[in-house]
Amino acid sequence: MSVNPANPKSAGNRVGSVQCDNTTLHLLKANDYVAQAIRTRLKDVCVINVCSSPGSGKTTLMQETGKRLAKDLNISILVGDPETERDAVRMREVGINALQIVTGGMCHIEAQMILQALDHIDLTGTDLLFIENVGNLLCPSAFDLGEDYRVTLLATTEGDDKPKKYPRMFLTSELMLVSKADLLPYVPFSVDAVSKDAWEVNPNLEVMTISTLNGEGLDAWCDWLKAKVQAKKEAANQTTEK
Ligand SMILES: Nc1nc2c(ncn2[C@@H]2O[C@H](COP(=O)(O)OP(=O)(O)O)[C@@H](O)[C@H]2O)c(=O)[nH]1
Ligand SMILES: [Mg+2]
Repeated sequence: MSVNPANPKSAGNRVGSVQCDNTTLHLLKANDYVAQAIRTRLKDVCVINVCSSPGSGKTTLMQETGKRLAKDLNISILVGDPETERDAVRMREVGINALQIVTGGMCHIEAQMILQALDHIDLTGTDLLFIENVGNLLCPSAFDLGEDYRVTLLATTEGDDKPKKYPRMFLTSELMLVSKADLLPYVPFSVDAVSKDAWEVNPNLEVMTISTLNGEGLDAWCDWLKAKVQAKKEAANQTTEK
C-alpha cells in the first residue's frame, strides 16, 4: 500500500496511517440488482441478515430464538460458512428448516448465493427467514442480500471499540445486539461506551443487550422480531389489495 501524493485523501491528516480509497464499490451494483430481485420474490417473508465476527453467538441465538418462537412463527434459515454444514445441522437439531450455504472460502454471502439457495429450500409457510452471514465484521457489510433488516451481534468478549473500527457494518444495521452479557462482570467492556460509539456511527441504530446463557434480553429480541414479521405481512397485504 503506497500513499498517492496526487490524492489528498490518501495522505490525509492522519499520523502513522493511510486512508485507502475503495475502488471496488461500483462492482457491487450487480449485487444490488439481485438483492432487489430477492425482495420482490420474498414479498411476504421477513428476512433478517444476521452478521458478526466468528463466535459472537449467532447460531446459538438462532437456535434459542427458534425454540422460543416455535409456537408463534414459522422460521427458516440460510446459514453461510466458508466450509462445513455444521451450523445447518445445529439448526435442524432444534427443528428449524435450514440450508447451509458453503461459500467455498469466501468471506461473505453475496445476493446471487441467496438467489441460488432459494431454489433449494422450501419456504412455503415461512414467516421469518434468517440469513446467518459468514463471521466477519467487514466484507458482509457491503453486500445487500435483499434483507428487510440487518442485525449485528457484538460479543462482550470482542472489545467495545469495534463500531468505530468497522463502521459500515453498524451504519448499515438496524439493530446491534450486545451478546454474551452474562460475561460482563468478567471482561473489560462497557455497554455505555459501545452504544455511544455505535450511535455516533449510526444515530438510528437500536441497541439490545442479550445472553443466550441466562436469557437476558431474549424476550425483547423475540418481541422485536414478531413486530417486524407483522409489519412485513401488513405491507405485503397492502400491496396485494392495491
Ligand atoms: N457465555 C456465553 N457464551 C455464548 C453465548 N452465546 C453463545 N456462546 C458461546 O459462544 C461460542 C460461539 O457460539 P456460536 O453460536 O457458534 O457463534 P457464531 O460463530 O457467531 O455462530 C459457543 O461456544 C457458544 O456456546 C452467551 O450468551 N454467553
Ligand atoms: Mg454460526
